[in-house]
Amino acid sequence: MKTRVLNAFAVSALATAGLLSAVAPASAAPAKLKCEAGHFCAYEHINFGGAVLVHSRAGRGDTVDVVNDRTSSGSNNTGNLWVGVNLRLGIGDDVFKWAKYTDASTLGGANDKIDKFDVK
Ligand SMILES: [Ca+2]
Ligand SMILES: [Ca+2]
Repeated sequence: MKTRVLNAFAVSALATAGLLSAVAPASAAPAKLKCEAGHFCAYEHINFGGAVLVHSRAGRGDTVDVVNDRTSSGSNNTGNLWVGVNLRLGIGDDVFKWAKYTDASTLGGANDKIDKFDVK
């Protein structure tokens, strides 16, 4: 009897593991949530939601324009530093920095302020 109970548990555990592995690819799939390898992505809303405002492979030394005052999160899957810049009165303020291979689901005080990105 004890053996039968253990077997039932083992089958149940296997079934659960199978279910999880079957579900994982689907939940990891939404393109908006993950920026492709080698790209930087900026998003309209927090938590990588809304429109994809930037999807770029720009290299070090480049400047990437973005629609003004919309960026609320971003994902840096590059080996470069990406700096969000707020332009005002002709002066650029570095308001948010993405170190290489980092994500930011919110931008704090830099929310909806970035007007371009400098790649460094
Ligand atoms: Ca926004
Ligand atoms: Ca701005």
